[in-house]
Amino acid sequence: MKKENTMTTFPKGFLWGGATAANQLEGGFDQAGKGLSVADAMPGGKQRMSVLASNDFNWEIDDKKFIYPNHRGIEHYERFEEDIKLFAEMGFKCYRFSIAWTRIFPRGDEKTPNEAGLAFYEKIIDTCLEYGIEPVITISHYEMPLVLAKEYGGWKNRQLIAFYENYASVVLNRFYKKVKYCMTFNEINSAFHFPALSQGMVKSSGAGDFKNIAQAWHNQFVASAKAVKIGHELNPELKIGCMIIYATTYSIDSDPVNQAATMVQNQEFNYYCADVQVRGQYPAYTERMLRNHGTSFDELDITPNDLDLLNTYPVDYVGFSYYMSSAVNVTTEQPDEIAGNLLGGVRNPFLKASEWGWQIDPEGLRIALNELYNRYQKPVFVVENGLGAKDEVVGSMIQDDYRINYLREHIEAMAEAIQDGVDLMGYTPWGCIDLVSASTGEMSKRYGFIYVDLDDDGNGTLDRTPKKSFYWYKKVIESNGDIL
Ligand code: BGP
Repeated sequence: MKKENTMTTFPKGFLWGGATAANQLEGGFDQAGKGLSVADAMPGGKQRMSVLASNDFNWEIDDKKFIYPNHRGIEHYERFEEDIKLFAEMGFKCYRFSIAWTRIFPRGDEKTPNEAGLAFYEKIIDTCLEYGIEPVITISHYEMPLVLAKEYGGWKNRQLIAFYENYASVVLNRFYKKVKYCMTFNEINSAFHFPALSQGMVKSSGAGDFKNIAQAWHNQFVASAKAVKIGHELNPELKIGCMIIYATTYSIDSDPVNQAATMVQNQEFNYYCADVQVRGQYPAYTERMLRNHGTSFDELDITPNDLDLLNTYPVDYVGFSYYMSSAVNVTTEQPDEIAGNLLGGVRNPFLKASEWGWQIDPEGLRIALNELYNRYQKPVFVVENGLGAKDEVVGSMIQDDYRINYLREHIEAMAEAIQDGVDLMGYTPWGCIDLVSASTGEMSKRYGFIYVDLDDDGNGTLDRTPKKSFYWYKKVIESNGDIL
């Protein structure tokens, strides 16, 4: 689907950039007063995915022991200036990164923040601003303090609302004059399948029980609304978004039974969290969804004041990650299953998949953008997208045409959606510099425009080298999406 017409589609001021998360690139996991996060307690490498899938492990971690590669990341903690300079060379208009909660509140339940942590992020923000790059902050990206998971039982505990409120308030008060965009929780709906990273809940703290997941979500929704309140009181122009995983979901065929199952999966996985965060109220299908999973709205601890907060402080925009689409088939006994970004599904015969089995579907991004924009009528922001691949170093430059093709097709799909009338704010492809993979805990699943010389066992010079996609993306940004 090569774009024929070269008319400018992307609006002036479109936020081209890239995205990362603290726990996946910073390293310095115990530096300058930082506490341990749930991500620090995750095993690196092969065990990571099975641990995530089972939710069955304990949070014990020997804090003297270095786990490769996640405790080291790519040493961005020391090298952020060099990295941001490279982003500036590509012409980034914005850079999405997360603040590690544990650099600011090492345990999570303190009243007073750790100044060294705030100072670190201030340097990152200032460096971005020097290059004319808008910082886009994820307040919480799979890296809540381990103490809140272990001692408080994770997000199902209402006390976390106040801890998050204090944390968000400290961050927003410190940075609201320099930052225009943030989002409250990364991929909040991922807890549907994997509550460990996003809600700090493992089996022993009740992750297997959907009532706990729903309660944890509710507490997060209230915490998110409080962050919106704080942010807007500081600056009504500050844009605070939600952030969900969106996987466009098709029925495998036109059988109404599969269509209905697809509708339900969409409600439960793609929309539930955003419906509350964007519309400010629980959707009509809430009770049925909770009953499907063995609980009910009455069983949750929800106060009238909570519902007021949700209603008064909805988010300003809809941020989402989009990597793949999924299909539903409930009429076949053993449909052919596929893997995916924390959500699997059924194989779609029309699509190819990445090496990790994620089904590549640019057309699905156009659909996602239309669905989200028309459902909520609020600006949308693609804050993650990209192809995880094993890059082969041959000669002096990595020839990652496969990545360029993936991104080009997704940008074309965004252009189509804009022509459909969608108000799209920006595009921040995931892992703009190679970093540690969230699901595999490995370095070798790479997304970056910039290659980082580091392998899964911690060997390598950590040198940064632009890939072919680096120069390609630079042109895309320069031409505001006209040259793909
Ligand atoms: C998203 C997360 C990111 C990132 C990305 C890629 O779910 O928000 O943190 O890791 O997935 O996933 P992976 O590294 O597992 O390929």
